[in-house]
Amino acid sequence: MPGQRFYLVIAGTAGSGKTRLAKALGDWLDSQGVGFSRVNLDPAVEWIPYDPDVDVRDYVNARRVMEEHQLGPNGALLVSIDLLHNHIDEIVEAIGSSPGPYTIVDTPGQLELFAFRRSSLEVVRSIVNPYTTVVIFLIDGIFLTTPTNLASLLALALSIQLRLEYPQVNAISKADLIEPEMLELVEKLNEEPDSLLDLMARERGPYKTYAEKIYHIVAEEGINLVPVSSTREEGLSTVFGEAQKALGIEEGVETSIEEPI
Ligand SMILES: Nc1nc2c(ncn2[C@@H]2O[C@H](COP(=O)(O)OP(=O)(O)OP(=O)(O)O)[C@@H](O)[C@H]2O)c(=O)[nH]1
Ligand SMILES: [Mg+2]
Repeated sequence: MPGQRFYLVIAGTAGSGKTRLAKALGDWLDSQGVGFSRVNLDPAVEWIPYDPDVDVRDYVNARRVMEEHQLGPNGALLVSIDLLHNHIDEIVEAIGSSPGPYTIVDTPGQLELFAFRRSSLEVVRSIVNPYTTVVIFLIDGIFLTTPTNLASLLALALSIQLRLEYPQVNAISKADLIEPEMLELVEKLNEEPDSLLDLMARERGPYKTYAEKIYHIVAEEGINLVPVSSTREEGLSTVFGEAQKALGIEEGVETSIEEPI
C-alpha cells in the first residue's frame, strides 16, 4: 500500500497504561526495524516516558488553560480539547512530516471526555485517516477480578467501539499484575467463549443474566482479548499483529512509507 500511513490510536480508562504502551510498542517496533512516530494527544499530561514526534502541548497546555480560565483539571481538559480545533491543520502537517508508516496516538486519560464528547471525537477524526486507523482499547488488568467483571469490561470495550466506529483491538494491560486464574479466563474467552457461560452459572449477583448476554455477543462476534505487559515487554507482537489484521495488513510488516510513483 504505497504512501499509506497507519494510525494506532491507544484509548482506555484513566491510568490503564496507554502512555506506557505507546512507549513500549514504539520501542518494540523500533527493535523490529519498523518505521513509526508517536503523537501525544493529551494536553494535560505532565510527563511522558518517550519523546513524542508531535505533542499537542506545543499548541495547547491544559495547565495554562486551568490557570487562565480558573478551571479544575477536567474542565481544563474539556476547554483544551476544544482549543485544539484551532490547531488541527498544524497537527496534521506535523504528523505528515513525521516518520511512518505507523503513527501511535496516545490519547487523554479521561475516557468519558475523550470517547463520548463530540468535540474530542472530531479532533481524532480530523487527524487520522478513517480507512487506516485501528483503536487499541486498553482494559486495565487490575479491574479483572471475576467473570462478571470481565463481562462488564467487555461491555465497556463494545461501547467504545460503537462510539468510535473504528476497528478495535481489545487488550488487557498490566498482564504482569493479573492473577494466573484470571489470565486463564481470558484465554478461555478467546478459545471457547461459550465455556464462560458454564462459569457464569456458578456466579452470584442480581445482574448475572446481563453478563451471560454479553458473553453471548462476545461468542457470536469472536471478540479477542490480548493480555499485554508494557513493563515486561510481553504481548506487544500480538497486539501489533492483531492491529495489522484489523487494518487488513495480512502479510508481513509494512516497514516504511513508500512514495507513490
Ligand atoms: N505493572 C505494570 N504497571 C504498568 C503497566 N503499564 C502501565 N503501568 C503503570 O500504570 C500507571 C499508569 O500508566 P500510564 O501509562 O501513565 O497510564 P495512562 O493510561 O497513560 O494514564 P492517563 O493518561 O493518566 O490516563 C503507571 O504507574 C505505570 O507505571 C504494565 O504493563 N505493568
Ligand atoms: Mg497517559
